[in-house]
Amino acid sequence: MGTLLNALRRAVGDEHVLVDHDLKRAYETDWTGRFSGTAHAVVRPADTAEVVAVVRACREEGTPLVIQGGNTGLVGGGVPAGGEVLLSLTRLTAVREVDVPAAQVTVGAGVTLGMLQRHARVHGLDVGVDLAARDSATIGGMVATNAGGVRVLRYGSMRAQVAGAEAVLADGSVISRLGGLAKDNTGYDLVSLLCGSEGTLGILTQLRVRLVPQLPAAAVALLALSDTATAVDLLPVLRAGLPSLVAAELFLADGLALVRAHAGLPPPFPSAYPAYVLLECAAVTDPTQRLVDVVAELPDVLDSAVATDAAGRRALWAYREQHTEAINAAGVPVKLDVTVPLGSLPTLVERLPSAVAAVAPEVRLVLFGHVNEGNLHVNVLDAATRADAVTDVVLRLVSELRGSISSEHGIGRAKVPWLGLSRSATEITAMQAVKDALDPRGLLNPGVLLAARVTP
Ligand code: 2HG
Ligand code: ZN
Repeated sequence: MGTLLNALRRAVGDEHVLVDHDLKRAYETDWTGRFSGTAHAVVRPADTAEVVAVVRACREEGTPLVIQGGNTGLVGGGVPAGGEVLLSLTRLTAVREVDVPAAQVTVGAGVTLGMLQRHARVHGLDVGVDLAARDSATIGGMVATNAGGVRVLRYGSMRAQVAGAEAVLADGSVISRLGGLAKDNTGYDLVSLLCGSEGTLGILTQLRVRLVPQLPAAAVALLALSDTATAVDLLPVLRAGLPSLVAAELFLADGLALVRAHAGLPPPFPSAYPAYVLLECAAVTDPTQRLVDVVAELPDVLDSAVATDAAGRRALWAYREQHTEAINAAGVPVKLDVTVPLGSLPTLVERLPSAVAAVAPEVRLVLFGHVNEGNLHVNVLDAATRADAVTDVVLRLVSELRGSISSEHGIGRAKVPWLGLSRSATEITAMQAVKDALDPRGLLNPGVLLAARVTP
């Protein structure tokens, strides 16, 4: 192992090979505190050539790698199982000039979403994906996990924002498709395959990101409703009446109470209600009047608030965006991120409490999500000792409703045993064949997404 450490030090410089327990610790545990493992070393390369040298050194010794971006993942995909070299990509922060005519930009995998947003906005452009962890989540990690976020309704998930990528493969060779051609119909879309592959097929080092026009005028509304079914019923009216709609987010009474207690926020309305939907409209010209008019005509809205100035918009968004932080402050949650067909979302919300209570009566359930995609974030507090039973009952219910066991967070280590609920045996065999072709020795993120192969 001393040979490996020496080779890694030669590859990236002594100060970027961390072996000290205290220095490694921040990388070895995920953001939620639920997943952790000991890395042989944490290695912090600065560019693609250094990533190649690290991969070659690990391959030589047969030591697997765990790939990590901003460590904001929620399914344990970026933390070690034990003994791997942890490759942190946060130093790959090169940012190229924005290609304004093409509305694209090439950036290093370690650039955070917040950095990219600021870089694009100088040119009146923006990133189609946005999420609460914007100041820590890296573009490489977001592509590797095909992150979703709060604007999927308008722009799609991260995969839709990717015009090209550079990646280091398990044998140390490099795929580079950063030309950003708008049309390129030349066979297998390897870049798209890497999106959402969770570091199991290659290490993304640079990304060519599609940008969207920045929409400077925004308005936000918060609606109080009697239930999730009303939220779903309103969607067609909202989409038709508000072409400027970019976000439609759902949260419930107990989540709001938790957020308010954690962040010390005032109530949004004089009374409490069972369900809330937050809408954001963004456009070139002020969408406020249109939003106010549409909201006034909506049936079954029990109360509403509209904010136009930046401070007011932030205040309404805080009720939704602070959910993750408030939940984590209350304990280490079992986090499940699921999608069901929209028509089944109310059934899921209705059936979850009793389904979970049947296996873990004492737990606290916090539900919120991206209502337009039927995407519910199921957070279960005080469930640490019953994590597998809770996961099993929730994911089986989702599967029964013909949903997906991962909407946007990925499979990671957390959901590997349940992959068969969303993918057929034939699909999993095909996925394993792709993995074996690109990474025959199982060096990249073993045990993430697909079960680790036991080497004979
Ligand atoms: C969000 O939508 C993120 O805020 C995190 O996907 C969800 O904390 C969660 O469960
Ligand atoms: Zn989400």
